[in-house]
Amino acid sequence: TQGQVITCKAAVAWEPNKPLVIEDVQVAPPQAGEVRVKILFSALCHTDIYTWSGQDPEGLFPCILGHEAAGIVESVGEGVIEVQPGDHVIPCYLAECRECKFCKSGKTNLCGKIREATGAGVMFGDRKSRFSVNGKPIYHFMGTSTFSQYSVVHDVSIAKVDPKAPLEKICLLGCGVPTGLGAVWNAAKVEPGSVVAIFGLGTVGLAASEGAKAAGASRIIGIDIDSKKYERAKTFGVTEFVNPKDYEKPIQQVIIELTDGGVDYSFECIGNVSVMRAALECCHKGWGTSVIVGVAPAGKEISTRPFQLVTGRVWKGTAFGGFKTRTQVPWLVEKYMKKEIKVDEYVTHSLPFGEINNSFDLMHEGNCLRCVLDM
Ligand code: NAD
Ligand code: AHE
Ligand code: ZN
Repeated sequence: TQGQVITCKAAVAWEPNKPLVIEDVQVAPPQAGEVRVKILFSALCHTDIYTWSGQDPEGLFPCILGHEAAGIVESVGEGVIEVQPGDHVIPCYLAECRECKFCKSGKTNLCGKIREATGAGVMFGDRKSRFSVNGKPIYHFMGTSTFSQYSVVHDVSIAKVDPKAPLEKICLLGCGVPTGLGAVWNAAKVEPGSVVAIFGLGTVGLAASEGAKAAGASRIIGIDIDSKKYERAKTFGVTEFVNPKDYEKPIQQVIIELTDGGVDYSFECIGNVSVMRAALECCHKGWGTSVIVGVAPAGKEISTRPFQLVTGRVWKGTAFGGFKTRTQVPWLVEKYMKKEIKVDEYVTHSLPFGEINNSFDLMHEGNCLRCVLDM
C-alpha cells in the first residue's frame, strides 16, 4: 500500500450535531514529513463532542473527528526518520518539533510549527487535506482525525511507544488521562499535604484526582452535579464529595467553609465559565491557584473581581497537562506498564467502530468515562 491511496472506513461529520456517517474514504499517501497510521483503537473525548456539536470556533465541516487513539505506522513520507512502518504509535494533537520558539523556550508544551495548519483542518506542507470522499476533500481535526481506519499525521505529532503496551488501553494516553495528571503535576505542581478541589469528575477530573493523590494531597474534594460520580471517584483518590445542587449558597462559599478559608489548588475539568469562576474563588487568599482545564464554547468569557488576584490567588490553564508529547507520551506509557498510573480503569465501555454514534450517547449518560472503539 506504500505510496498508494488507501480506501478505508472513516466516520465523517458532515454537519454539526448530525450523526456521523461511516463512509468509504480515500486516504492519500503521506507527503514529506508525514506519517500514515493504521488506527486500531480510538476513544471518544468530551472535546470531540464539543466540536461536533458546533460550539468550537475552530470547528470545520465536513471533517473526521477523533484525537485519543493508538495504532501502527503503515508508511512514512520523505524525510521521516523517527518512525518507520510497523512502529506502535500514539497520534498527538499537540506537536513537538523541538525547533520552534515555543519548543525551545522550556516554558511550554505548545509547539508553533504546524498549529495554524491543524487549526485550518489541513496538512502543513501543501495546506491540503489527505482525506476525500468521491473526490470531495474532508477536513482533518486537531491534526489527528482518528475516527478513520487510516489517518495521516505530521511526524512532529507522533509518539513512538513500547510495542508491548496494549493499544486498546494506551490510546487513552493521547488525551484525557495525561491532561488530568499533568494539570496537577506540571501546571499546579501540587505539594504533599495540599488541599485540592476538583470540579467535574469525568476522565480528566478523575485523572487530576489520581495525580493529586500521587502528589500527596491531604484532601481531595470532588465536585460534580451528578452524585453517582462519587463512589467511583473514591477509587481515584477523591476523599470528599460535594454536589452543588445540595446547597443554596454559591459553591465557592461551601468549599471555603469546608476548608478553613479555601483550597490550595483547584481544577476546572468541565468547560463551564461560571464553574471556572467558582474554582478560582474557592482558592485560599494569598496563594491558592486555580487551573482551567475544561474547554468552553465559542463566545464564552471568564470573569471575577480583580481583587481575587490582587489578594494572591493565581489563575492559569493547561493544554495536555503541560506534557511534551513526543518526549513524554512514551514515558507515560512506561509508567502505565510499571503500574504507576491507571489507564484500564478509565475504559468503561468498548464498541465496534461501526457503532460510533452510540458512544456519543454513552458519554452523555453519565456512567461512561471512556468508550474505546475497535477500529
Ligand atoms: P466529561 O464530560 O466526561 O466530564 C465532565 C464532568 O463534569 C461530568 O462528570 C459532569 O457530570 C460534570 N459537570 C458538568 N457540569 C457540571 C457543573 N456545573 N458542576 C459540576 N460538575 C459538572 O468530560 P472529560 O472528557 O473529562 O473532559 C472534561 C473537560 O476537559 C471538557 O471540557 C474537555 O473538552 C476538556 N479537556 C481539556 C483538555 C486540555 O488539554 N485542556 C484535554 C481534554 C479534555
Ligand atoms: N478549538 C477550541 C479550543 C480547543 C482547546 O482548547 N483544545 C485543547 C485540547 S482539548 C483536548 O481534549 C488544547 O489543548 N488546546 C491547545 C491548542 O493548541 O489547541 C477553540 O476554542 O478555538
Ligand atoms: Zn481530548
